Amino acid sequence: MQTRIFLLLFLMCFPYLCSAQEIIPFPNHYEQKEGTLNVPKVVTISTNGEFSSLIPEFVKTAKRFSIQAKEKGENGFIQLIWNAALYNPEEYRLNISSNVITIEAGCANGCFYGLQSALQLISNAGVGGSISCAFIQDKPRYGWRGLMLDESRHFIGMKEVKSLLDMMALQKLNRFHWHLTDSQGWRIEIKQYPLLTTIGGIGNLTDPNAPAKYYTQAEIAEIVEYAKQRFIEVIPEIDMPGHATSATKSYPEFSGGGSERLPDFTFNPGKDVTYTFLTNILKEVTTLFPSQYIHIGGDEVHFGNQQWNILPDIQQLMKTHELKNLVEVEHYFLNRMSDSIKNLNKTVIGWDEVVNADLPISNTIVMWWRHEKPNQLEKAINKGYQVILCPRIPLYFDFIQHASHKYGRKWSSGAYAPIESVYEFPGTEFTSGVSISTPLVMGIQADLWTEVIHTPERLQFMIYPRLSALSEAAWTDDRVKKFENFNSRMDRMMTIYKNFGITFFDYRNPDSSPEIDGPSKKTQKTVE
Ligand code: TNX
Repeated sequence: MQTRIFLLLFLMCFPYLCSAQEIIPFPNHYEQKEGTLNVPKVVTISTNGEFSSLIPEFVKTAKRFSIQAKEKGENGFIQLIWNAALYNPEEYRLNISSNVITIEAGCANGCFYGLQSALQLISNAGVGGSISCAFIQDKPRYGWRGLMLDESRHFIGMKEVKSLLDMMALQKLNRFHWHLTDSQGWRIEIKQYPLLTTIGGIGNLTDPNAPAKYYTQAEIAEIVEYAKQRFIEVIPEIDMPGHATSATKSYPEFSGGGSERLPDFTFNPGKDVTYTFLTNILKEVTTLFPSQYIHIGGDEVHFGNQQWNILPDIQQLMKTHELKNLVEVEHYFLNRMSDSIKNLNKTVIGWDEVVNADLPISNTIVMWWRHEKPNQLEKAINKGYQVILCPRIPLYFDFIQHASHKYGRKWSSGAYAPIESVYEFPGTEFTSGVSISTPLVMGIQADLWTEVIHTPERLQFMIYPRLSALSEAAWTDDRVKKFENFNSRMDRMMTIYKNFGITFFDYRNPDSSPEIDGPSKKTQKTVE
């Protein structure tokens, strides 16, 4: 008891000293300086003009961290300064002296990131606490720092998506890839084809009869705007030609059938009207998402295209275009859709299967997901495609993060995705044939599939704290990255999680951090 009182008195006499070393993701250049800066009761913020639009959002966000912030005409506690010399749009300089924090950037993105660093420091120190003086010059390792969320298998909803975007922004992640359609549910309103949501939105992986759940176009616009204010680009995915059951049950005339296990899994590549239907859908999608990119999936078509062998339209297509097998049919389909997307002035993103379809290099980006097929990545890079790395191991967050966990996925070898391996990604080599530093790698992304995730709480448990490790893997250069150091900074980040009411896996105390049950009691395994 006595020691506790002493400790308390000690803490009261020496308020917490916070160092810039506590930022996640860790800054790429950091110099400790003499002296400290005290955090005032009201954090004032000023700008010489250029960045004034960032201030209202900062004031609001600060409030969520229990920090009272206020705009001030000049000489704020935080001063935002435009500096044209910082030409990487995401770069910033942050200087902490004994009476002021200055943030310099050449672009709003960089200034925003400087503010996220400042926010972490101020909230970690707390009012009355102090921050040690330092100089930071920071910019990301990768331009693409992404997270994908599948809302088809289980619909999660706007509130959780916004909270996810908040946590992404705080940790400088900048791409939200939204998997809005798959066999279990179509989640985006398309005005021209209302049945996609009224019928296709019904059900989820746990309950095929669950009432329709989807985002209206107004809700999509709200999320896109919310993300934009946080410098996050939202990339929609409309999966084709497979993973399409929710659409083909709404409009059976476009179904290319399926297999016994996966009926009506595909669109019909043998009918012209299918291309019109899908292009019309994508037209509406492009009006909602300002992103340059549209993701069209293209994965796992062989899971359910067996009926292509017997459908007359497809047999005819094969004859007319001299397509020798179903893989060539698939490639024909992808090329045709890629043309449509080019006409919409957008760039295609596809899963790594699309590498074999020889889509135009200049208008296609490949997401490498099959970690067991490094040659597919090698092939993509050797052909000259830009790539985003999201290999299942270790970047699929539906895979478990601790050996004791039962409800997530595991690879057939038993491999899973603990926080350490997320943090260490991409390491020093993907495959002997590809240099880790090729400029064709745009960045990295974690993917959250939701077959084994059905509630916001479970979603959070699977995302956190791996999201923090992802952010540092994507932002911080190998030369400054160290897991032990990250580990100690995670104390503060976990306090932020707690203050935000986020459920997370306390990887350092697994016994006191029980797994949140998945939708099904049986352990999920991926077999291919
Ligand atoms: C593979 S990744 C899929 C998804 C599943 C995921 C589960 C990809 C392109 N396809 O449809 O949800 O595995 O881990």
